[in-house]
Amino acid sequence: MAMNYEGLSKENVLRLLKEYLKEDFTYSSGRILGSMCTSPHSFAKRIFIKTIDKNLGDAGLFPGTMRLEQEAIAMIGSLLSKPDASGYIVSGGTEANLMAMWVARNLAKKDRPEVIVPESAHFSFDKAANLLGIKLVKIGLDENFQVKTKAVKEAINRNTVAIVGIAGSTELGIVDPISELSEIALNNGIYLHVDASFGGFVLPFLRDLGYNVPEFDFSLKGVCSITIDSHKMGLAPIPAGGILFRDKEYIKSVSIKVPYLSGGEMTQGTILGTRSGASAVAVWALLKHMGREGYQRVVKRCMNLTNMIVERVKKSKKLYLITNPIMNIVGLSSNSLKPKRLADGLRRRGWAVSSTQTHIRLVIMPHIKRKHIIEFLSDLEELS
Ligand code: 0PR
Repeated sequence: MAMNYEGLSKENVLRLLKEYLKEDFTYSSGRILGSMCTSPHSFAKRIFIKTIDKNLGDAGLFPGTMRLEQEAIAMIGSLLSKPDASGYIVSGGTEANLMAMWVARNLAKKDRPEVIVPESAHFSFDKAANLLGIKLVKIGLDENFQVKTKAVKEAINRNTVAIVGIAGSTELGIVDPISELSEIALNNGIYLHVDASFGGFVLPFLRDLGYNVPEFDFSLKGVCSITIDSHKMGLAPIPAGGILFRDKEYIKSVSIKVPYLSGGEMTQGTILGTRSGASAVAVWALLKHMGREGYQRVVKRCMNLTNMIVERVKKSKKLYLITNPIMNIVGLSSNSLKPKRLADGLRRRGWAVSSTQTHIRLVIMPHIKRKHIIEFLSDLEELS
């Protein structure tokens, strides 16, 4: 489509826009049941719009915004047992994982760098490996869908620059045995990155609520960096991911001095140059506004709804759980229908779920209400 010479009126543009956007699913319909994103908190949306012109790529012009980013990182750090962690609010889990792999590769300075990841790792590690010239060594999972730590140990060689553990896997919300990985990493002097992209804003609150949550964060001495995304269970507007490092020295391995900026000389440790200050400010505002207690309530609601699904599936003769959910991610399958067929059937009834080779995945995000679950379960039973 060619660009028009004369501009259209705002009304005309809005009318056209409405046509396109009505094709989209909406969170408020409750029909998005397989996404890790959700409708952002209304307060965060307001703050985001208010600060949309802030550019952390020239932080010297926006020292207040920079301070807010640092405070946001400190608050997230305190959730992860390290209030003095360093890091950035980035565009999402993909960028955060890429940054961690970049840092680990540069710190280790190996000719043929290798990174050991669980088979359950998100595809962002494949992208990172490809971009950074790293060989990914994928390790199988045990019967609990956790990485086999013995195999991790055996896969270490002189080219290994990092080990990755997942705290909330994409397909099932599984947490790897991070404390064992931490021991292995310490014993071999290898960098350990934890991908808590989804679980980071769930696990600390589950622990507060009395769930038995294994250690997965900086309390384990081997953990060097953590991915934790505000645009998932943190309720922030997209884009808002987080990358936190144990030691700010690590960031120097990827930093570049930029002398000419109008805000004055600065050192950039991020992949992006110009980057959203609004994301960082919205994350800061939400953390302040929600408090630990606010997030606990959100997680509790999501878990209650998750349990409604679990109870129903356990009673069903046709459906079964892949594993007992640890967080608000459910993997389930049917005895009679392949996951893809089941997902397609649900789609025809207006439900958007994800499907893998072995199961359909439901993510019970904060936009899901009890009435949606009731409707969904009835459609699911009919179909399976
Ligand atoms: N690490 C883990 C464990 C993830 O699950 C994801 C995203 C990432 C990293 C990458 O994060 P970004 O997507 O923020 O870069 N996993 C979701 C998934 O694949 C992403 C997603 C979100 C997919 C919303 C669909 C959707 O509607 O399921």
